[in-house]
Amino acid sequence: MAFTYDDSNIFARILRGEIPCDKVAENDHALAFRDIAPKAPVHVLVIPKGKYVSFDDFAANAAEGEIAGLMRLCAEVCAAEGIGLEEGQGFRAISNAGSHGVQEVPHFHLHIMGGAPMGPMSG
Ligand code: DGP
Repeated sequence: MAFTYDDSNIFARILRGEIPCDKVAENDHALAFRDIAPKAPVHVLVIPKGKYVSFDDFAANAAEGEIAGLMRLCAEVCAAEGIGLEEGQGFRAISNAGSHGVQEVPHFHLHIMGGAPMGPMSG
């Protein structure tokens, strides 16, 4: 499947340092920063440094090191923010993909949300 990446998207601009972000953590493969419009007391976006449009693009095409790097950064964020199961009461990890998923920014990202009960997924 062909995925077409748009270099002008807002997260690409954050990665290039063209616009600022409230950075939480970083490693060789991924960057974590606070969502500009938080939907929970903790709302962090974790994005790969590589150019992937969506969850399915990343899952299909990223190198194993990139996938591991992003997932490990998620764990680091959960621990640092006190929402992981070893430190806190849990969190929600979501990726919106495409129009049905209501994805606004076409650079793959995981929303890590916690700090309060998230409520049911339905509704
Ligand atoms: P979505 O693509 O629908 O999964 O959501 C994109 C999220 O990105 C949304 O929660 C708001 C956030 N966002 C959009 N623009 C910026 C920005 O310039 N900076 C930050 N930190 N977050 C942004």
